[in-house]
Amino acid sequence: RSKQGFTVFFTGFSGSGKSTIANALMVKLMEMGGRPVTLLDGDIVRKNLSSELGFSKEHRDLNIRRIGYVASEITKNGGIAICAPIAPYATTRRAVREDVEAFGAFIEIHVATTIEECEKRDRKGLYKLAREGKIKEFTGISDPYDVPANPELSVETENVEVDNCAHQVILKLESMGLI
Ligand code: GGZ
Repeated sequence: RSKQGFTVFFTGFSGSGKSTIANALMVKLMEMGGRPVTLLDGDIVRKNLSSELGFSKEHRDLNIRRIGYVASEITKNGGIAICAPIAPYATTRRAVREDVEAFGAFIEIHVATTIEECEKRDRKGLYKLAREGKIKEFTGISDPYDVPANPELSVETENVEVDNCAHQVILKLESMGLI
C-alpha cells in the first residue's frame, strides 16, 4: 500500500527563512523519490493565485485558505505539498489543518527566527520601509503574528543552518511514519 499524502506547512515572519528551508526540504524529498512534491511558496502563490490580494486580515485569510485548498487536493491525491506563507493568524492555520487532515497528515512548522533577527537581516529592505510607514500592516512591525501554540516542529535560522533545519523536518516526517 502506498503511503498517504501530507502537507508541510511553514509559518513565520518575512525573512525568517521559510522559503529557503522549504526549498531545501523539497530537494531532499524529491531525491527520495516516490511521491510528487509541490512547493506553494508565499511569493509564488501571491503572483499566480492571489495577485489581486493585499495584506488586510480578510485578504491574508483568503490567501491562506486558497493555499490550504490546493494543499488539501495534493494531499488527497497522495502527493506532498510544502507551503511557506507567513500565515499570521492561528484560527486560519487551524482551518487549513482541518481541510488537509480530512485527507492526510498536516505538519505545522514554526520558523521561529525572531523579529529582531529578521529586521536586522532585512534582505529585501521591507522592514526599513515598514518602519518608515511606507509599507502598512507589515507583519511583526505594524500587524499581528500569532505564535503557533502547538506546532509539530519549531526551527530557527539564527543559530542553525538551513540544511540542518530541513533535516530536522525530515526526521520529524520519518518519526511520524510519513516517509
Ligand atoms: C507582510 C508583506 C507585506 C506586509 C508585502 N506584511 O519577504 P517576502 O516579502 O517575500 O515575504 C512577505 C510576503 C508575505 O506574503 P504571504 O502571502 O506569505 O503573507 S500572508 O501569509 O500573510 O498572506 C513580504 C511581502 O509578502 N509583503 N507586504 N504588509 N509581508
